[in-house]
Amino acid sequence: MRVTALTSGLAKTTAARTPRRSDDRVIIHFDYDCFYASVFENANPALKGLPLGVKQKSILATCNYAARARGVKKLQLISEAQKTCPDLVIVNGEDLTPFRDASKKLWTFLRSHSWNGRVERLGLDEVFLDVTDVVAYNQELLNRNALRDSFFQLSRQDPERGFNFDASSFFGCVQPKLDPTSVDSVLDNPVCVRLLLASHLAGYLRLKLEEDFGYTSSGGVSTNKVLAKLAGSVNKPKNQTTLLGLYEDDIKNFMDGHKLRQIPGIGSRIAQLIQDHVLSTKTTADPHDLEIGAGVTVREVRIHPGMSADQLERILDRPGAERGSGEKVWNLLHGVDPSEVKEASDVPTQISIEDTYMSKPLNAPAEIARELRALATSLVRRMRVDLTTVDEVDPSDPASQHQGQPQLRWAAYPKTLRLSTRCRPRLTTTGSTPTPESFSRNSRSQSLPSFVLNLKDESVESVAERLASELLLPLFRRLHVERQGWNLALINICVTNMVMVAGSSESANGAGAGGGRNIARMFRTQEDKLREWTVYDTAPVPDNPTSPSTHDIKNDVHGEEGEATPMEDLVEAAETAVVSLDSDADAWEEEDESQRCHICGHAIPSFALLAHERFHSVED
Ligand code: DGT
Ligand code: MG
Repeated sequence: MRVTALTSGLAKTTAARTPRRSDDRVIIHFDYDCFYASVFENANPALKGLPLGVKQKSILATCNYAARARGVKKLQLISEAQKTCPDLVIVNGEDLTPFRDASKKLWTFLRSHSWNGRVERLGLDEVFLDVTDVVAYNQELLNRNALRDSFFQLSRQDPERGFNFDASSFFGCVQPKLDPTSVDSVLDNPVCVRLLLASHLAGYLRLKLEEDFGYTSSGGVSTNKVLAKLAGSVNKPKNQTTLLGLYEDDIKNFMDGHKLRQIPGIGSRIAQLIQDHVLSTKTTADPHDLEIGAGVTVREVRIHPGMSADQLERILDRPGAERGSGEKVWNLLHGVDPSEVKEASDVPTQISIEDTYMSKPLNAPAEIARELRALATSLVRRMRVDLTTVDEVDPSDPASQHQGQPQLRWAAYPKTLRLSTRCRPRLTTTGSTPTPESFSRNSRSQSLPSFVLNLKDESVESVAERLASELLLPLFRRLHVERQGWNLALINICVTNMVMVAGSSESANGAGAGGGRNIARMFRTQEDKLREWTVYDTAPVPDNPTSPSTHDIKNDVHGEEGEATPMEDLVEAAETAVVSLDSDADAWEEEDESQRCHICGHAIPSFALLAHERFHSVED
């Protein structure tokens, strides 16, 4: 075998077709193991070791590995899971607050190890870390004569902050498996040395996540996001994989082994269009390939006659399709992904809370009023957590001393409030196929009044009450002029258009001591880099004794109308899982699109399609 420089990634003969991969960066991907289940286990260690499932509606959002060993699966119907494992312990995971809080805590820890601030969350339980600079620094420090006694420096300023490691081998697994005689080739290859160093950093951080916070995770190390994420899936749980491109075909072979649908950034709609093309133009039909759901592999697409970036562009050319999709997909098939790990921010660009009512659409004014109040309570509570900061007491500032104790204040505030609703499509039957009549989302915005920002005299509940009655209800009436019968399947309230606030001591005295340090930290992240944190909320509202939880509200409202169907539960539970969507994610954006189910005609978000398809198979 011939060793090549990783940076080329090319065979000369296929240079015209094969995209060029850049291996300048070093990326680590973390995926916490059975995340929701781990949150419950950490809160109640007696659950550890028992088969545990986390329920949302009538499905298991996830289950721990003890349950998986007994045959229980993620997204399984609870009734099925209980048949498979009668002593399965089931806990209710419809309140997302504990998962959100754990996610933020772990992300904050990982972020504290970044030098360049490139730390990106994907959903609640995945994090990308761009460690290019940390690793480059440690590469300089490496002593080839004492590899076994290496020290990884975690801080430029403090040479003692770090950990000892053995640089003569990788931490965790390596893909493809490394022939012991190749170790020297690794050390001669700068890209591989960087990946080796990153494998030790990933191992150290994963160990800290486990020892200090109680969360095991799976890790992937490579030179871009798509490769790091796929590498992380190779050895799960509680393990990690470093993906090397030591030999010319390593990355190609790695990618080839995946189904098209497994590649992050290639959503189900794109995969379906490509698969349809490949199968319809196959010269030697193999009936096995044509099995519904078998799914084509990356290799089958890559070597398909005439396949290229241009060909993919033509295949994907549909109304509304993004230009350049062909090239993007062609790149991904070759493990090429230039998308950056986004910079972390303390402040979201918007906060959005929503709930869905797929099984029992809302129709009566009283239902709407209660839902708006419940959502407003969640929103105000979320704003007070995510958009505020505590001013330190500045000993040199008499005003600050005079107040005596740390003051909560807004680090940023939103200027705009938006209400969006979606009505459930009415199915009409054309022949034997039901087709939805309409499925649109309507929105109205207005400026946010100042009483919402009153931290001193107003409780969360009183602000939420006013927000619901003085703003949201009038907005709702503008959106829906009919008096009732809206068949509402979704309500979303969102605050956006953030304005950053300078600190009190800083705005009064100029940059300086005390609160100024907080503000300086806050301003390191520019407004244009802020991320959207969307929270799909089914959280109870425990602080208001007179108001039932949002989940309870749904039960109250729907109680008389009969049970939800399994499909509605599956779709709704899958939708509930989507937290923290990143609106401007480039390579990953396809995951967030809605698609129509070709069996029943419902518009289903991509992430929910798996659960939805399961419903149809259960029905069959
Ligand atoms: P893993 O990574 O295979 O060890 O297991 P998890 O449970 O960490 O699964 P993952 O990483 O796919 O998703 C993280 C959490 O997000 C998971 O604990 C439950 C939730 N989740 C993921 N997909 C869905 C879904 O389709 N529906 C619902 N309701 N929740 C989901
Ligand atoms: Mg996970």
